Amino acid sequence: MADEASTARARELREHLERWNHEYYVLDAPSIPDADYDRALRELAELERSFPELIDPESPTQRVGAPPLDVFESVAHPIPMLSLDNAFSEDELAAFVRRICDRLDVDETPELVAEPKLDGIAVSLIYRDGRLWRAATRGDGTRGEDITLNVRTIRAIPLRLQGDDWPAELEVRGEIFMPRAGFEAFNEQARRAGEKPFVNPRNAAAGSLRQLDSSITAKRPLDFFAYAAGQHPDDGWPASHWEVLERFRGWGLPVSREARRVASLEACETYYREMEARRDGLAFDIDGIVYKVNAFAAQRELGFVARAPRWAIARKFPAQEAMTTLLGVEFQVGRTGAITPVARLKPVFVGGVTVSNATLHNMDEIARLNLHEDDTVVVRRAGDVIPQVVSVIEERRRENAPVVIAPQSCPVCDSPVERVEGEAALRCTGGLVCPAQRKASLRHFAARRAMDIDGLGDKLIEQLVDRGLVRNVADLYHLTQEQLCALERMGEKSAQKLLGAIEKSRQTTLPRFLFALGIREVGEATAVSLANHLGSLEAIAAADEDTLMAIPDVGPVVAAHVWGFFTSAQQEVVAQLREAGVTWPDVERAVDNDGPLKDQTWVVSGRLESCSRDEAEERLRGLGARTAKSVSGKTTVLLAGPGAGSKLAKAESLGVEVIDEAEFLRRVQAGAEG
Ligand code: D41
Repeated sequence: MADEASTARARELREHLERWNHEYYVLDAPSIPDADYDRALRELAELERSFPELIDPESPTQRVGAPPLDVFESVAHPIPMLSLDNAFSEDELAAFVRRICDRLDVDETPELVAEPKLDGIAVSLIYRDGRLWRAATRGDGTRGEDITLNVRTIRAIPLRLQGDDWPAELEVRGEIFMPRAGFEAFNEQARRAGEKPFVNPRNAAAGSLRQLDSSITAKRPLDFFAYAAGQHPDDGWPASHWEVLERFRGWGLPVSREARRVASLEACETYYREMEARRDGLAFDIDGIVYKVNAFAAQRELGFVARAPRWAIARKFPAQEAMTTLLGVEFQVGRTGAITPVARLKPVFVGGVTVSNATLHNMDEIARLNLHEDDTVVVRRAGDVIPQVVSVIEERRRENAPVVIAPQSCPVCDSPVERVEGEAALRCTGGLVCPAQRKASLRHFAARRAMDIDGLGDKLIEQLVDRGLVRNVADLYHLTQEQLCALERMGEKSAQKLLGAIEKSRQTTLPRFLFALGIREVGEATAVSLANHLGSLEAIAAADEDTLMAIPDVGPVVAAHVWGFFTSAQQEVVAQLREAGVTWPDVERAVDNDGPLKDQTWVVSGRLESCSRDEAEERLRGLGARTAKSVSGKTTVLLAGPGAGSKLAKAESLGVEVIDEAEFLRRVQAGAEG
C-alpha cells in the first residue's frame, strides 16, 4: 500500500510533468531541460511500479504505448470531416472572397482567420468529461480508424483538458505532424541502421500513426495543432472560430501561434507572403495557408458544397517536391574521407528555389532507391535541409539503363575505397594524401566557429592545395607574402590581410582548437566538454578511452575517435601547429558537469567590449551554463550589450533577468573563483 508521502509525491510529479508538457507543446516555452523531464518521468514510473494503485490512466507515464492491436476499428465521425478547396493563385483567392461577399450580400470582406496549413494527418479527438476518450483518423471524411492508443502516446495531446469550463462532450479536430528536426533525426538513424527512411514528414506521421503497436508510435516525435471543433453543444459555445481557438488554448490544447485575423484580400496576401518567406525557418512543414470566415453565423449562411465548406479555402505554396531527371551521380569526398554521392539534376523549381543538385546520402540509399542512370526522380527541398532525392519513378526508366554503382577507388586521389563494417559510408583511404580531404579539412579548420581565419575561402584553398603550398593545416602558418601574391586573384593587400587573419588565429581557445582539428564525431559541444573536463590538450591526448567516456556526452564512438586521433600519425599535425605558435589560455577545469551556473540558460546579445559574443558564451558554458540563441520562457539571464534590440524587449516582456557586461564579468569572475 502506498504511503502518504509516495502518494503525494506521485501527485506532485504528475502535476509537474503535465505543466512542463503544457509549457513545451502549448506555450512553446520550455522551462526545464529534457533530461529533467525524463528524470521526473522515471521517478513517477518507479513509484507506480512499486504501488500499482497509484497508476492513473491519464498519468504521463501511460504514454509509452499499450499491447498491440490486431486491426484498427472503423468508427463513424459524429459530423463528417470536410475537405478543403484549394486556391493556387491570388486570383483564385480573390474569387473566393468575391463569392463569399456575394453570398453574404455584403460589400466588405468579412473577417477571416488565416492559419498555416500543416502538412500532416487530420484527426478527430473526442473528449468526454474532459478526458481523451477516442481519437480517429479522418479516413474518407465519414468513417475513419480508431487510433486512440497511438494518439495517447503523443505528448502534445492532453489526456485531460485543463480548467473546468469544457463541455461534457467535445470533438476537437486538428493535424498530427512530425516536426522537421525529429523527422531528420529519425531518418538519419534509419539510414545508419540500413532501414528505410521516410520520404517526408507527412509520410512519417502517417506511418507512425498506422502502427498497430502503440509502443512504436510512442517513440516517434509527433506533434499536434488543433484547428477546429467537430461536435460540441451549442449552449455557451462561442460565436467565432477565433474564440474557439482561444478556448482550445485555455483547455491546454496546442493551437498554432501563427493564426491571425485578417480583414481584407490585401491582408490575406500579406500574410501569405510573410509566411512563405518564413516557411523555411519554421519547425515543421506547411503547404499553404487556410483562410476561414471567422463568424459562425456567416459560416452557417455560406454552408458547403459537396464535401468542402464554402467558408474556407487553402491557398497553396509552391510544392516542396518535384520531378526531374538525373543527369549523373558525382561522388564527393569529405573531410574524413567519407564519400557522399550527389545527384546532378536537370534544374527544377522546388520549395521556392531552383535545385540542380541533391544529396543521395550514401550507397545504401542508392541501392534502396534502385537508382539507374537517367532516372526520373522526385526531389524534395524543405526548410534549411539540403535537397534530397526521395524516390524514383520506375515506370519512367529507360530500357537498359545501367544501375548506378559505387566507385572502386577515390574519384579524387584514386586511393582504394573502403567500407567500414556497420557503416553505410564509403571512405577514401587516402587520408591527407587525398587533395579532397586536405581541402575539406582546411575549410573546416578555417571556419568561423573553428579557427576563424577570415578570407581563407574555397577558391583560395583550391589553389593552395593544388599548387602544393599547403599539405596540412599547420602549413598555413608558414605561408609567405610572396607565395600568396603569386596566386590568382590575390593582390598585395588581400595577401596581407590573409596573413593578418592567420596570425590572429594563433591566439585561440582550447575548445576551438579541438573542434578545428576535425576529429571525427567531435563537434563544437563535444570539444567544449572535453576541454572543460580534462583542462588541457596534453590531458586530452593522454586520456584513455575509459577516461574519455566518463565525460558527459562522450560515448564509446567519440572516445574511440579521440583516442585514435591522438595515438595516430595525425597528432604530428598538432605538434606542428604548436610549434607554429598556436596557443590558448588554460581552461578552468570543471570537476564534473555542475559548474556554478548549472541549470541556468543564458542568452548573449548586443555588442560586448571585453570579448566577442562567442567567447562570452564559451566562458558561460565553461561554468556549466547552457547558452541559447533566442530568448524564451526558459532563459535565466540575458546578457545585453548595446544593440540587443528585440531580444532585450522579449526578455523584458517575459520578466527574464537582464544584465550588462560589467555584471557579467563580475559573475564570471565569481563563478571561476567560487
Ligand atoms: O493545418 C491544416 N492542415 C488544416 C486543415 C487547418 N489549419 N484547418 C483546416 N480546417 C478544415 C475545416 C475548415 C474543414 C475545418 C484543415 C482541414 N479542414 C482539413 N484537413 C484535412 C482535410 C480538411
